[in-house]
Order: sequence, then C-alpha cells, then structure tokens
Amino acid sequence: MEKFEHEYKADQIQVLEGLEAVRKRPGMYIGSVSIRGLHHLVYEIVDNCVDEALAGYCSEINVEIEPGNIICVEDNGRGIPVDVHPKTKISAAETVYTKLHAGGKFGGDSGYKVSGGLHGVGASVVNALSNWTEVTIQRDGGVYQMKFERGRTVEPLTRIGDSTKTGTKVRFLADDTIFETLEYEYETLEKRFREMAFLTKGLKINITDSRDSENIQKAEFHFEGGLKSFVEYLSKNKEKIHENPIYIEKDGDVPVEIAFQYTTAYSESIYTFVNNINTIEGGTHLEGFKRGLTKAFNDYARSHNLIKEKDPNLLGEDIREGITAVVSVKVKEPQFEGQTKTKLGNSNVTGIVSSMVNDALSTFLEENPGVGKSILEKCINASRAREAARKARELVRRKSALETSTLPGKLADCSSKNPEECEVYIVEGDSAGGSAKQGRDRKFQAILPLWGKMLNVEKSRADKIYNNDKLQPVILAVGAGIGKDFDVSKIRYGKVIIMADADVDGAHIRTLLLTFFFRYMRPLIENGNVYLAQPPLFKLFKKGMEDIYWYEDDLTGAFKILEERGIPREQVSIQRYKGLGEMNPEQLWETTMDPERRILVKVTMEDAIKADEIFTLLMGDEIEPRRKFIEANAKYVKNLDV
Ligand code: 28F
Repeated sequence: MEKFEHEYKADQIQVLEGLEAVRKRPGMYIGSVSIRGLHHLVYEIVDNCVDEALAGYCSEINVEIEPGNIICVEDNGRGIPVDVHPKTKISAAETVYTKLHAGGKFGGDSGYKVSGGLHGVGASVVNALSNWTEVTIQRDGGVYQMKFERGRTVEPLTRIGDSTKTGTKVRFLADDTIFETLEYEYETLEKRFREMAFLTKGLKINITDSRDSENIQKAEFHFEGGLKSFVEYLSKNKEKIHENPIYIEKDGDVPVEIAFQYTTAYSESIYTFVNNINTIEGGTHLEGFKRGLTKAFNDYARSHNLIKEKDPNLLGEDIREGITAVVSVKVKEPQFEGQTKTKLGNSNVTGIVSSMVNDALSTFLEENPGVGKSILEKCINASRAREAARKARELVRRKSALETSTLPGKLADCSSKNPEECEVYIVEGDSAGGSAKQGRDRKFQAILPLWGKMLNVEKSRADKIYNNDKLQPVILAVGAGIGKDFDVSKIRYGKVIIMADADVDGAHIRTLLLTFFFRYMRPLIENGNVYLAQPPLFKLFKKGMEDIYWYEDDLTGAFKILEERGIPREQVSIQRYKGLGEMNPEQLWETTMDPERRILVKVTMEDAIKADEIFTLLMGDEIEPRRKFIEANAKYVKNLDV
C-alpha cells in the first residue's frame, strides 16, 4: 500500500485552498496585477501598521524599497502575538499571514480596521502573491521569525534571539510571474504615505528608496496638525481669505474629522476619506459635508442680515467656491459603491456628518464673526457672479442664436470670410480705431474699436466681465461663444490682435482683454490666436532721410544705425509716440499693421493654471505692478512673419 504524505490537518487544507484562490484570481483581492495592484501590496502591510497606530501602540513606520524591488516595512507597535494555538500548534502570527481575511485585528466593534486600498484583504494575500515573505517580530523579550514562499510556510515561527524592543517587520518580494512589473513608483508611494500621515495625526511615516545606491531618495512625514496641516499643504499655492484652517471633529459611532480653508481661487477642492481610504468618488460623507456647510452658512447669513429675507438661499456651489477641504470619517462596516469602489454608500453617514458640520460650524461662526463675514462676502459675490454669468450666457446664446449675421455696430469687418487669413484688431479708443479703419487692408483686416476704459479692475467677477457692455462686441466679433459654450473651431478670425497704447491705460486694456480671453475663451490663448500689436515708441526723422521707427525703450540700436549711415545724431529729430492716435492711417499701417513690416507678439501662456492664479492675485487695486507683470510675463515672441 503506497505511503501517504503525512496527513494534512483540515484547516491547513483550507489555508492552501485559500492561497490558491488568491493566486488564481489576484484581481479579486487586489484589484489588478498592474502597478496599482503591486502598490496595493505595500498599502496592505502599511495599513496593518496604521491600525496598530490607531490602537495607540505604534508611533513610527518605516517603508523601504530595497535593491531588487524588495519591500521592507517596519513598525514599533506591540508585535503580532506569537502565542501558539494549543490545538493547531500554529501561532497567531502565522495565522495572520496565512489565513485569508485572518487577523481581523479589530473585527467586530472594538475598533476600526483601516482596511487597505481594497478593504482589508489582509497580509495573507500579500504573502500569497509574493515569491517570499519574511516576518520578524519583537515582543515578550524575544525576536521571532517566520518565512513563507508564495503563501506556504517554509520556516515556521522560531525564536531567534532576545530583544527589549517591540514591533513587527515584514520583507517581501512580489511574485514576478503574477505582476506585470515589480518596479515600484517612489512618487506614488510617497504621495500615499504623505496622505496617511496627514490622516493619522502624530504618526511618523518614513519612506526610503535605496534601489539606486547612487541616488537614495527619502521622505519623512509627521504632522501633529493632522487634517489642518493637510489643508494647509493642499492650499499652499493659493491666497487665503482667512488665517487658519477651520477644524471640526466629533467622536462617536461614526467619528468625523474635517478641516477646510477658503482661498481666492474659484475652484473647489474637497478630499474625502473613509477609514483612511481616499474615496475619490465621494459618497454620503461628502453629501453630508456639503449639506451641513450650506445650511450653516445660509443660517448665519440670514441671522446676520447678510442676505435679505426675500433673497433666495446661497447655493452650495456659491458657498464652496474657493474651498479646500478634507473630510475623514471612520465607519465600522463601510459599504463601497461606484466604478472603483471608492464611493461611500452608508446612508446613515449623511445625516451624522451634516448635523455635526452644521452644529460645529454654526458655533465657530458665532465665535469668529470676522472669519464668517469674509467667507460670506465671497459666497455672496460668487452668487451674484453666477447669476450674472447665467444671464450673460443666456444673452450671448440668444444673441448669437438670433442674429448670427448681425455683428456689433462698431465692427468694421473684412471682406474675406476665411478665418485662416482674417484678423481682427481690437483697438483702444475711437481715434486710433478711425486711423486703423482707414490704414488697414480691408480684404483680411477687421477693426473693432473699444471706447474708453472698459471697467475699473477690482476683484473682477464674472458679472463684471460677462456683463460689461464693452465686451459684448468682442464676444460677438470673435463669434465662438464664451465660457462653457466657447467653441474655438467657430472663431471668425485666425488672429485676434489687441492694439493698445504702450502706456498704463494700454496695459490696463491689455490686462482686461487677456484676463477675459484667459477666463472665458481660454482655447483662444492655448490655440495661439491671441496677439499683441507693437506700435513704435519713437520715430527718428530728418529731411532727406527715410524715417526710422523704433520699437524699444532703449535707443542705442537706433543710434548705431544712424552711425552706420554716417548721419550725425544731432541732426536727427526724435518723436516719442505717446499714443496710437498720434499716427496717421498711413503710418499706422506701415509701422503696426502691415504683415511685411509689423511686429506682433504671440501671447502664449505655458502654465494656464498658474497664469489664472496670477491673474487672480493681480486683480488687486494697484495698476503699476500689474502692468510690469504683464509686460514681463507674457511670452514675447517677436516674429516678423506674422
Ligand atoms: C510591518 C507590518 O503587521 N503590524 C502588526 C500587530 C499587533 C497585533 C496584532 C498586528 C490579534 C491576534 C489577530 C498585538 N498585541 N506590521 C504589522 N501589529 N496584529 S499586525 O494582533 C493580531 C490579532 O491575532 C496585536 C495585542 N493585540 C494585537
């Protein structure tokens, strides 16, 4: 009779079947076997350390990517228990690392398992998907070690030395027959661990990449300020409208922790987490936050007569304009929904969060009326802007819908209808507009004179920009709509050329138009359709000598030309042009409009977002710094061929 292998005990068979299941369908346990799945292995192990920190026993976690893409994670927690189960003779530690969903350290209701990226698949999955895993535990005065290969125990837990410290260290090499790549991305891991440190106040997380001994990268994350520090980090490049982030928290069945700060930006950034998992698809905690925020600010605004009885409520989007917020909740049995299972479904959370936000925020606003006022001022402005923008969009849509043919009265259009060859000069002032109309080539050059100063630039809002009657003609002349409706394929001119004086008022007009194009016709800039005309600053003239037009403040080059022509400088008169109006149509044509001789500046903004922040900041009340900034920062490309 053939000799049987030594008999497997029932639960060991279960373990083997479990690990086989994981290796057969890894995607079921870690989402994918791409780089994302590979990173999940690290998150699973680190989450166990964070759980030990949440339980109050671990203060520091070290993560290292060793040469060969071996991961080493170590914590200074209590160390996984090493006691051996009397019946199965298997230690708690080995169970944690070999049983699926084992080691539910805080299963039940004694705490919150910060389940990893894919919700608590646990360390045993990491073990099953690694060529080898080595666990070293320090506790009870000793050092213990166990080793696995693809989930199977190859060295059971053994005491290998003494130690007065406690903690757990895990090293593993992911299985290259399962994962598409073993090449961890340092930046991705660093971003996640920064996030986890922000979310776990006081916990220190260090990450080191020692794969290249010539270039070791490392980072240490430790934030006593927790979510407050997180919000400060997220809004570091934005101008604040109140000094410190607002922080509210509430313990209880569903602990809630929220920090937020308002900035002058127009966009809203709200990050939400459940058990430290980044719920990018939002969910009930986000709904609760929005609801509580809107209620608290509206109640406060009414009770302090910032909005009148008969006025409608501020909308959520008005109240969230410019907010940067982090919402973190802990839920025992989280229900995840959505495409990537990152949307919280637990319906009870909405009410818990909204009432907590409303209560805590109302109290805060009563205690900090100054902050309340400055935030509400912004919300009320935002509400006006939204209303104006809606009206203006309506108007433009109606206008462009109603009379595509009718163009602004002031526009002297060109005869060609081919946008490729056509250009429109937006000219400051009627006199220059008149000269430009006379001096131009009507075949491909259209002129749109803007009269006087368009509007005084304070915190210019959509209402100021959209509604300004001076800008309607520009919108209609360009003919491609504005804002969300803008369609760059519909532009009527291949070049939109701003022609304004080289003085402060001219810079003013340029700033406004650039801001307007940037905010409401951004593709026009990105597409390279916007130019600045460069009128000459000087004319050097002398009887019998051909006029020399000079485009720079510095005349050195001009004097050199005179020298080369053997013309003594003192015989030459120099006229400084103060405005376009000083040139007759003929001169305007040959110096500024003739494609053969003019200098145009293509306005190119590399970093559109950066520029938006800068425009926002620049909408201050000082003209000078703005003029200097615009002159210095728009990319000037003097190309003669345009
Ligand atoms: C580098 C990875 O996995 N750290 C861990 C602990 C601590 C305990 C624990 C873990 C209890 C019986 C299930 C210790 N003392 N780092 C880690 N630290 N697991 S994992 O307990 C496991 C459960 O088996 C721990 C007292 N209670 C819990």
